[in-house]
Amino acid sequence: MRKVALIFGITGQDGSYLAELLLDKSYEVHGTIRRSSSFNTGRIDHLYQDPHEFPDTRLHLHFCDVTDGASIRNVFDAVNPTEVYNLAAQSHVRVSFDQPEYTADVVALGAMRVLEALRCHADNVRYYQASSSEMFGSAPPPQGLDTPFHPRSPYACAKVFAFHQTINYREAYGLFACNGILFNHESARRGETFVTKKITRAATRIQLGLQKKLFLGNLKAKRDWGHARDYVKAMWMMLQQDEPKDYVVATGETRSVQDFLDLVFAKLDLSVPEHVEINPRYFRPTEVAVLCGDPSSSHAMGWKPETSFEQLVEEMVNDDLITAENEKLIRDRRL
Ligand code: NAP
Ligand code: F7E
Repeated sequence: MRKVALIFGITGQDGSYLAELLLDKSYEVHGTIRRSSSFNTGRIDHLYQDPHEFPDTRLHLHFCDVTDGASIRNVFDAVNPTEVYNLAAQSHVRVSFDQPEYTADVVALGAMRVLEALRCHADNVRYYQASSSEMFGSAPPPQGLDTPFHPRSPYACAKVFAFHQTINYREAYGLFACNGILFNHESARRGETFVTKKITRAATRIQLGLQKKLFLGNLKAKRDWGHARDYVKAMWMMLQQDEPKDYVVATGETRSVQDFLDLVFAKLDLSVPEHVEINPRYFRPTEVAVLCGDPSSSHAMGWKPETSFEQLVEEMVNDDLITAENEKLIRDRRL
């Protein structure tokens, strides 16, 4: 059977882990990248082989933007995929308050453009929509498939739109389309402005004398944090089931930003009061106080997280220590 995957958003945290997983499973993998004046392929450089040198490479990249319907249709025509993963997003919740229209264009309409291209330009394709626990917003925990949404940001509202479009395309046209409602998942590849990476990056730099202070927002918020490597397995599993359905992917445990901060600083023997300050700049106009998922739907298909919270933190700290050491070496050589 042909196994050809198309990943919108392959250059992101999840896209890079998913590409690794699918290449490992002998898929031909196609990913979309955006034109940028600086390189934006750092997370997949270790997977990419220049087709001039390696004509048998199974990873192919295509320029495409989900705000541009023609570019989506062109990729479908060129690739003829069997599985499509829509991970493309302006995924930063705080930024979505600054750029609400753009966020809606990418996250909400972008998903609909991909679904419409899939309906018109492809046959027998399975579709994964990257839905988010942010859709639950202020709904009390534990949040599961039956919990009503109460989105609290332009990003979350846009994800709710995409969630319902995915179900409507499934019901209206019989598409094999699934929503994965994923709770927060992190890794050493997490974008540097998300709170976990911001903390591990700053703490390791503080330890090596590269910076003195870390400025944060709301430390009371609680999140259900898992590892991205585990969560992309759930994405793939959803598309291997007999029937298209929606799933919640979470650990079922929740911790505050303060807990994460304390653990990282304790590991590095650093004092939180000495180095951490609150800057209201990082508060959100509306906050999501507590997320804690009910993962029974994904357990039922055989998925379980493999990485513990402590292992996740350990991996992120160790990776950032190496980055900070390299940064220090370069700085010392310049002096
Ligand atoms: P990420 O690191 O921010 O990656 C987002 C990807 O989307 C990147 O490849 C980015 O390209 C691409 N992208 C952004 N705007 C685009 C556009 N206009 N057209 C095409 N591609 C575009 O996000 P992630 O953490 O991997 O998350 C993957 C998906 O899951 C996202 O949809 C996110 O909203 C959703 N999600 C994430 C979490 C989480 O905790 N990580 C939880 C639930 C849901 P560039 O590299 O060029 O910016
Ligand atoms: O914030 C608080 C902040 O930006 C987590 C995205 O992947 O997961 C992510 O969204 C919490 C919030 O992630 C800072 O107020 C405190 O309560 O790391 P975050 P997020 O907003 O939960 C969901 C599931 C997604 O779908 C999204 O795409 O941490 N916080 N101080 C801070 N957050 C940031 N970024 N920076 C701070 O200084």
